[in-house]
Amino acid sequence: MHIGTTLTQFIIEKEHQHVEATGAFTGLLNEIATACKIISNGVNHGGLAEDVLGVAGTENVQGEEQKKLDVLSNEVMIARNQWGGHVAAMASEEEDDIYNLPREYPRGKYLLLFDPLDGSSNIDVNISVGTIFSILRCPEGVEEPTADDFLQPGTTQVAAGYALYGPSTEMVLTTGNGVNRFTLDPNVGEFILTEENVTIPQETQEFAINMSNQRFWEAPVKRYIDECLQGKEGPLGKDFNMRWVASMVAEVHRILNRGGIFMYPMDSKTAAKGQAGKLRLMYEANPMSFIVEQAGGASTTGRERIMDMKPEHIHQRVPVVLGSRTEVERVTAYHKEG
Ligand code: AFP
Repeated sequence: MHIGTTLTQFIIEKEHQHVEATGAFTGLLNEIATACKIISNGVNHGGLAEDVLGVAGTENVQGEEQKKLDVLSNEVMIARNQWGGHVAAMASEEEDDIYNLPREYPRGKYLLLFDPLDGSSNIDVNISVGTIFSILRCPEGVEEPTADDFLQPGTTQVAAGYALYGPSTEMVLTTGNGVNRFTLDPNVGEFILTEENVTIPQETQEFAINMSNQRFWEAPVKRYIDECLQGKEGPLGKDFNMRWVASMVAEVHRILNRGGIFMYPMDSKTAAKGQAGKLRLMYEANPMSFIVEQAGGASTTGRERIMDMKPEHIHQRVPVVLGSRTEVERVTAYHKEG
């Protein structure tokens, strides 16, 4: 019998190192973990569960079609996290406005932001999806937060993580002191620590980008991918491999495991829609940047560090270039060269 460290034990032991800790943070992470177990269960049942697959017939604030599991996962995240007195308010990719707690629940000191089911276009085809979350501190003295209270740069995140619903369910977490990885033991129903201090290899020969957008990219990205495709004979002097899952959680997880560069860059297709990129700053880019940087990688828009950006609105979109440090720095340098 293997007696591993559970996620709860891990967080409590870390919290003991801070004399001022009240246990609220442990309580919050416990509720997030419970929500992720419930979502994992729904995702795993797939077509066996009644009325779970397929489209909900609604669109989210981003104008994207919502899957039934998107809507259910959003409800689970809200239901699990609203009652415990740990959060003051929440923001979800699936909600138009921030979510203020019903009157009867006590207010806590954290703001919780999440993408309840990222990569949901993959659900019906049984490919990995995930839940991404970011935790901020609620500004001092604020009882009923407004959207403005959420507009803090990524550098102020207290914690960030994701649950990946793949062949196994994993939780990857950072509280600003490295990245740790937990695997759900389905027999016991607990996340068990399976890797401490995950680090991303600095060098890579693997890139992930939606190649169908090639004609819309800016010159620096065209140049970089062209150089990757030239392989050993080109200026990078090595052959590259390509992956594209269309599920950011799965791409970041692969990069944490074996390195790589992931890009959803600025392109003229999204610019024509008046957007600055495809991925969302607060629900995807900031939490993933925090994890990637804590694992020794880098994350930029191509022009600036993502976590330094001052958010303008909660549903803001940004270009994303993240992963193995050497390649991210190369792409960023190409943007700076113009
Ligand atoms: P969905 O959650 O709507 O499926 O979007 C997933 C995502 O935001 C991100 O996880 C992927 O990396 C990216 O979109 C996939 O984009 P393409 O559809 O252009 O491949």
